[in-house]
Amino acid sequence: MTVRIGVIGTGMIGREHIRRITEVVPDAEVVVVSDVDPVRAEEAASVVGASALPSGQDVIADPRVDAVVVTSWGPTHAEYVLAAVEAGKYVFCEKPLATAAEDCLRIVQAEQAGGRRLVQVGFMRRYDAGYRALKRVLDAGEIGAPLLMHCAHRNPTVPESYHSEMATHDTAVHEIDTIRWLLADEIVTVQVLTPRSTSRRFPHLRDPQLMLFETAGGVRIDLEVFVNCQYGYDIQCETVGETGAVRLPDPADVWLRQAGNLRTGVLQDWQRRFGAAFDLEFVEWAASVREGKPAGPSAWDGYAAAVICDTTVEALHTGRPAEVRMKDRPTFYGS
Ligand code: NAD
Ligand code: ISE
Repeated sequence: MTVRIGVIGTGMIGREHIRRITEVVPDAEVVVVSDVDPVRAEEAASVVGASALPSGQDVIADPRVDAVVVTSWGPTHAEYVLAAVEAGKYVFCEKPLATAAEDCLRIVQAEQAGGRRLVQVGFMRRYDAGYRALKRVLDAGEIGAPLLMHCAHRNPTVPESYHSEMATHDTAVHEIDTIRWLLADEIVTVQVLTPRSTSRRFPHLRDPQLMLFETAGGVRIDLEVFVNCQYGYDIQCETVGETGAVRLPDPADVWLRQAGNLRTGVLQDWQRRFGAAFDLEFVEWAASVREGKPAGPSAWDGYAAAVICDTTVEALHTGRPAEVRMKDRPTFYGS
């Protein structure tokens, strides 16, 4: 069976996912799209022979649509995800699930009321080969009980619209999800330290930021978010356990020996760093829709990430450790 998909939001990542679904994902096709900018929607639709509809709600209601992809601006996600859940349709939502934790909770409650999982959140790092290899080592107990984790998330530059809170909501949110997933543990406290800011940033941005997390199981994590590091897009993650340490591999590239130098490249953007992960994310999501068993990052993961992000922003503003206060995890979402 071919999964027929409707896409809401045909901006940068929406168009990229439309291409991905069309070229990479077996037995899936984009049948309708929508955007508040109708010209943009028409352009995106014409590339793949889909129809452009006037609104996102039309996409959700369209009887040709088996599953919805939400790639509009973050503040619009909650409305569309809720409508898709209420219509009983599978929905893949790019991060964030919603910009307010209460809205994430409404989605969680609506999904539970419907009695089956419909929502997947776009935390694509769970599909990266390196992160998956790292998780296999942790799950197999090869380094014993994890004690510490050191992470870095560096972007070469960011636009002027990027401000201090986005270091959490837009950027660290990826590590917040991967930490929870890798350790199968919950983050319970957060502190944010702000070293001297780089001169190569706009004045309204604290950059870098050092985020310190602690899990319920007592693991301590440090995460450096540095979004104007200039030299490239660089993602680091090392976990130290009782009997060993395991580190995320760098993306493969040649080592060039020449003129007295030994050098290799650093990727410049997240699109190339996680391109294969995005592909696999959509291949697995479409397969799970076909089987009626969504298994990727859930609405609960979207809610948990939103609460931890809010706590991190609170900690940034106070400079003090802050306690994460989230609801108890419903059994509906597993242990
Ligand atoms: P974008 O601005 O390029 O595109 C967003 C599109 O949504 C625009 O075309 C805009 O016109 C449209 N839009 C806005 N409001 C709408 C509405 N109410 N209904 C329909 N369409 C609407 O942004 P983007 O970079 O493509 O980001 C989109 C989403 O993807 C964001 O939530 C962002 O956080 C997420 N994202 C995720 C990753 C990742 O690594 N997983 C990377 C980049 C962006
Ligand atoms: C962007 O929105 C992303 O999601 C990227 O993965 C991240 O690296 C970047 O910092 C964000 O701005």
